[in-house]
Amino acid sequence: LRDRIRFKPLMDKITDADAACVHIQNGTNVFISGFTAGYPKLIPQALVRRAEKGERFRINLFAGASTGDAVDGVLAEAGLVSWRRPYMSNRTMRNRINADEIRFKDDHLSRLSSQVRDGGWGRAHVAVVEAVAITRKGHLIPTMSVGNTPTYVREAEKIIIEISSEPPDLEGIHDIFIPEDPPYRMPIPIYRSGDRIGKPFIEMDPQKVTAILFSREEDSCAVFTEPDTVSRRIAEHILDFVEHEIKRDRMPSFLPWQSGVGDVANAVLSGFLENDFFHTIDIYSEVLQDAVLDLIDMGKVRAASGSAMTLSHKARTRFFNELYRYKEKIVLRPVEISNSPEVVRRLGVIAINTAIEVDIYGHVNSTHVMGSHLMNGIGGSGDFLRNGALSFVVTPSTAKGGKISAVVPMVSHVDHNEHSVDVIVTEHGLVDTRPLAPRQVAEAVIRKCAHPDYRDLLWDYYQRAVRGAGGHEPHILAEAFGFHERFMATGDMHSR
Ligand code: 0RQ
Repeated sequence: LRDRIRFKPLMDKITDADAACVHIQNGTNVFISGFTAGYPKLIPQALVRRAEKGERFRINLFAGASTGDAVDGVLAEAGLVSWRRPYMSNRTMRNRINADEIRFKDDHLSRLSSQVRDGGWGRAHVAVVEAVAITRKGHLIPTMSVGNTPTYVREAEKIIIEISSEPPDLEGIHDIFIPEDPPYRMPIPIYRSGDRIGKPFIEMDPQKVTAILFSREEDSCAVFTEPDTVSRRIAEHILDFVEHEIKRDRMPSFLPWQSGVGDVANAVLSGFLENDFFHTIDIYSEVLQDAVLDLIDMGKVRAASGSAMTLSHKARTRFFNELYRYKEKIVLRPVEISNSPEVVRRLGVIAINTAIEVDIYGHVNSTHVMGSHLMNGIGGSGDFLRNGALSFVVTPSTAKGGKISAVVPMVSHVDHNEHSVDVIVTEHGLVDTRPLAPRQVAEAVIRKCAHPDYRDLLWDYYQRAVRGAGGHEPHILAEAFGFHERFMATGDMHSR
């Protein structure tokens, strides 16, 4: 891997992880690359080794979004994290956050880089970044994600680089552009999903590099299950609806698509595979999953833009084998660009994001189970939902084997409100809230989206709220969380 360091003065920075991690001490702010993929793997393990030898220290860990078990999992397990920002999805880390052993602040992903440049996250002591190569001028070629890495590298006082054995041919897939900050902010000149506006590398001051490591460790791969009936039904509802809107001339046929993380999101994009109406689509999203490769293979993608690629093991092999072909279609950008409200609004993105629960008036909880317990974080869902031309919120109508209704009288935590949400979808149906007043939304959501087992309960609540409290969005405050309370008392939202 030595030939990946094309800037020869950096050769003498080659070292091992144990030596490199002396730059990380108790209280160090560590800014890492990584956005579902592309995170450093060696330094976290070295930190854990230090802890195992009895050293007591804790770091503040800032990433692009979620990382693999090799970062969030091992560091949380070893009790080495004091602060974590932003989005994460690791079970151990989640438990520690919910136990208040790790402080976590949930941020809209599009906003982070500029906050770091403002100094809002404190000093950027050390950046630890994964790269496939260092260019002859001393710049970085990232791996499978961009995230906040351009800003972390720019702001960091010290930089540790893990050179990955992933194919150097990734060079050219990235488009790195750091916008100006207020009050000098100029438009971000993206007018089509595939536009390239920056450079294929991350600019770096080589003087700040304190260590370079070689890594043969891979990202942990996503596991996608074949779309189940519920996901398929949700995907069908969405595609039918958009097709209908286009045929009625209520929206143009070429708006780009964003689809969130997870199986449902993957299923929605897979739905295009069997669909004859949509011949070619643009994707302007945050994370590109397996379905994007399938669509490219079918010749259905004009351009796919994102900040990271999260692929299953099989898809990863296919991607690397034919990188030259996929590179023509895929652009990986900093998350402040992939999720930029300005660009999402300009392009008129059709946004699809998954919720934990929705309420009868269309407010959405994406992050906290039973109001209190963090699941993953808001991620980019707010960036896309609030700014998309058409915003879908999708969820299976029930969770935990039917014991939880995902349609509730009032959400137990609010991430997105009724003003940002256009269409609510479950496997049972879809409600376009745009032409409806709140009481009409409630009636339609109960009738079309709620699981049949919960419709009577929801209807009873709503009717009593209308008769009792009245008003624009009737609620019985003493009972608004009755579904949640019942679940917590009995393990089931059904009433007995
Ligand atoms: O719990 O893991 O214990 O089984 O939540 O739910 O059904 O596996 O669905 O993986 O798609 O995740 C909203 C969390 C859905 C995710 C959420 C429980 C359920 C299960 C996971 P278990 P599923 P998914 C950015 C896109 C916010 C960020 C975002 C998410 C676990 O999509 O984090 O949108 N979204 N980013 O049992 C209690 C409920 C529940 C519930 C589900 N009502 N009550 N538990 N669960 N509903 C934009 C991009 O462009 C990428």
